[in-house]
Amino acid sequence: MSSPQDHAAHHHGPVVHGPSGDSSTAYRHAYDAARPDPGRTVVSVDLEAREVDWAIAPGATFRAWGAPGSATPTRTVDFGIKYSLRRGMDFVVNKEMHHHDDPVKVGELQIWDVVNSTLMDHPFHLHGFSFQVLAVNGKPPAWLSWEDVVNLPPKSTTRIAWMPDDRPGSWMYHCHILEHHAAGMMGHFDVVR
Ligand SMILES: [Cu+2]
Repeated sequence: MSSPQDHAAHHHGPVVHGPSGDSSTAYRHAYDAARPDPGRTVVSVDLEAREVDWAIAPGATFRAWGAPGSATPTRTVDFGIKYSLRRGMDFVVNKEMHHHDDPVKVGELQIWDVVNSTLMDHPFHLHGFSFQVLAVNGKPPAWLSWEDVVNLPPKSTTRIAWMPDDRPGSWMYHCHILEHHAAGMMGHFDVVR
């Protein structure tokens, strides 16, 4: 039986998880599938500095989202732990196991501050959408890249940007340490039109 928290029970989209023989091909297909509608092929944000055109896949050019300077986060996602008399330790997001997060709207740029309040690492994984890391503890990364996992170092804030394209439904993010995920360190949210 699968519970609603089960990884496999969730709409996972075309993004592949682990390295496999044809993972780069699968990724390219996923990026192609996630391309915005014509007329929205370039996503630009009011950001200072680095605006570079960045080829993701042959024939597809996106503009990278650039430095974190003037970006305003649209939400904070806080990975933490809570002590529980019954279970010992709960792994929580915004103080809640299996957090129900607010919906996001198709076509509305998401800038999330993903906080790790704990003293251990948590690899943050977003299902079905790729994001760029804008900053870790306020510092821009050395390069921009599309990711679906980023490690959150202990006591850190990682600012990411991503665009919900037109795939409404129920999606999730979670810690990719499966014991943490199973112990509640995940969030559900809807993508709505
Ligand atoms: Cu974790």
